[in-house]
Amino acid sequence: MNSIKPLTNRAAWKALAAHQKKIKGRHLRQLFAADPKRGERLTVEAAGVFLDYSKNRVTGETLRLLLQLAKESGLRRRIDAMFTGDKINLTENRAVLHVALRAPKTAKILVDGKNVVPEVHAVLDKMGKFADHVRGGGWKGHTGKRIKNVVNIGIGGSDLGPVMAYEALKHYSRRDMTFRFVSNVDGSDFVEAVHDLNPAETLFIVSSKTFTTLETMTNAESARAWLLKGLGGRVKAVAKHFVAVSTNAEKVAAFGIDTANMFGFWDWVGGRYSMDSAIGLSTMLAVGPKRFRALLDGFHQMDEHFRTAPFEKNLPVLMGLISIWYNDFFDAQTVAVLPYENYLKRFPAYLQQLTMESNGKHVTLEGKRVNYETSPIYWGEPGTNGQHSFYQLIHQGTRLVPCDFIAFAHALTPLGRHHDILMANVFAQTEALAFGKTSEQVRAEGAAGLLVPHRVFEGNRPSNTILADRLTPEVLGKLVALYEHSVFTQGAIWNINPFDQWGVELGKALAQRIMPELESKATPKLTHDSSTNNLIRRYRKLTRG
Ligand code: G6Q
Repeated sequence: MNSIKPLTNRAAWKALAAHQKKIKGRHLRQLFAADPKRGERLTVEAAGVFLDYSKNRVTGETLRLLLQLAKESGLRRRIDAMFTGDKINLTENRAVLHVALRAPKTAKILVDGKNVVPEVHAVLDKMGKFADHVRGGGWKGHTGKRIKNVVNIGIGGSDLGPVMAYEALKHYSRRDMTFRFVSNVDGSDFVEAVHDLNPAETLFIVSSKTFTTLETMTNAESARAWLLKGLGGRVKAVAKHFVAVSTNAEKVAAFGIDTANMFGFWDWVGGRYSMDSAIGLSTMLAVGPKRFRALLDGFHQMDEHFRTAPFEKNLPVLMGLISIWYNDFFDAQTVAVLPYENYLKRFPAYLQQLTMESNGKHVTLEGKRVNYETSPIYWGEPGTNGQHSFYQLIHQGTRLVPCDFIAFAHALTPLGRHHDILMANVFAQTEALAFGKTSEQVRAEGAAGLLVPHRVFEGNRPSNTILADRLTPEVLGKLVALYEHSVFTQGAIWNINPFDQWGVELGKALAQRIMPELESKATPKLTHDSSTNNLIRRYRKLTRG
């Protein structure tokens, strides 16, 4: 099935390793001085998203070799396999078709010989009707009041996308409705989310692909108890205040939710790739069906770009390759994602799951231990806030931290000079990181002696700048798809499976074993290691006496 050579044996990989030794000492100052048009040349635009990758430590030769690596790694074949519905999630024997969630009605994508696009649109239509009904006040709670509050209960992929999208698109959301998100099994999450809500006006969306996830089911049970208590214990009330997003109709019915109010999706949608499936119901309730469709359209435009553009002009491919360059040849361990748009404050958290749950893998598709690094750690905060905290390390620390700056030409909420000031900071940061400040410059500014080295900025810190017009639903879709496909590109080159997540299983299983040990009346016989045994005993002593 997989005829490509192991990664480190591929010619381009070897050539890149040799090439890195040659150019690692080269400074961005030199690269820019040698090519006055570099800042215009090393840019690419697709679907209204502009990427400036000129401030990266790459030469024409680096790019040529990275593109060759993509070719030798069979990236084109892998892209085609995903888009045509092949079961590329080998360890779960599933197709990977989040791209079908945003395909137009006329598209045809087959899974096991069946076109999945009509089902996708049927669910979208059903979501649209429901959202209009709730937003229009036609859907009433048990006591006849209209719904003013929507609480999404879900975790991981069933939470991070909805939260991020709600925050990102808050500008477009219904301000006379309240949206909350409960994920953590820590009871304070639920208690705080509902403390000021009236149950008679509250709708819970229980979002869970499996409908068995411990955290979500625990929170859903508490939500039901809270609702029934608030509405005088009338069990019938559940039907008016709970809907479900799931693939598991049986479990949904067992919980007491009418399956007529269940919004489905499919096993070929991975949790972290599901914000544009019915998992996005809270997003649709917040911004309305039309804007949700615009979001999907944005995703689709970037999908089409990724699927069809030549690699040298392909945004996700270029971003994925550049990330591999630092991760595997410069030993960079992280990537900072720095949105200069406050509405994107949850975007880095969303990307943490997308990138690290996807590509945090230690074996190849053939099950062999990799002998190279896989996913870097993605992290970040919105600018300019980060500039007054951790940017110090990026500018003057000892680690190489490639950065993605994300910015928009227009503010959604223009206010005096704010946006120009914000944007001046984006451009200033990428400039400062790349070019720094030499000791000569520091001295010329009047510093002397011991102060000089402290005030030197070495520069040569790489960054991408992603620039779009403004943060619309459509642009958000493009941005998320850009990172989804960049992650795909990286996974394809590392020859790993970005679509499973076995790494989260062990902790879950151990928690199931420990729970009765914490809750049992009788002193349990503990057979863990001495640390875990001692912690359990201590907890029992503190809570059970
Ligand atoms: C995502 C993961 C994981 C998943 C959650 C919630 O890719 O699979 O984050 O989304 O564990 O699962 P359920 O939706 O089944 O509750």
